[in-house]
Amino acid sequence: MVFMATQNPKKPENPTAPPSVSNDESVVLERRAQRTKPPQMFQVVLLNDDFTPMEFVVHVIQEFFSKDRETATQIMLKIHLEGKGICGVYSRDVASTKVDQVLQAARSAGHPLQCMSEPVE
Ligand code: TYC
Repeated sequence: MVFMATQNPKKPENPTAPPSVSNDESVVLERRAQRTKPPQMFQVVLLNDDFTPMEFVVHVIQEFFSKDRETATQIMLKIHLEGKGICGVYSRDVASTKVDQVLQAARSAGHPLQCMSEPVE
């Protein structure tokens, strides 16, 4: 005989019990509410200026953000036309390191290129 369900299945509630050992020694792991939220991520942004050569910006995007030449050129042109552009999204520390690397490379080459990181909403 076939029985049809008359209600939609209910979502199981989150029990809070720790793992328990039953009589036959098997360990029972029960579902718990997830407490950790994913970490805040940061986007690294380059800003346009009138002096940094396009070729240098393309090089920086390839070098520090692991983009191929075509992608790097597209990002550079977007920054050039729109004023700013996202080069990558990283954890807080990695984003901060990328900013430092870009600024160091720009200063060493004598260019005023600006780079910053900001939290992703
Ligand atoms: N606007 C620059 C130029 O015309 C090129 C440029 C692009 C500079 C992107 C900075 O983040 C930048 N030479």
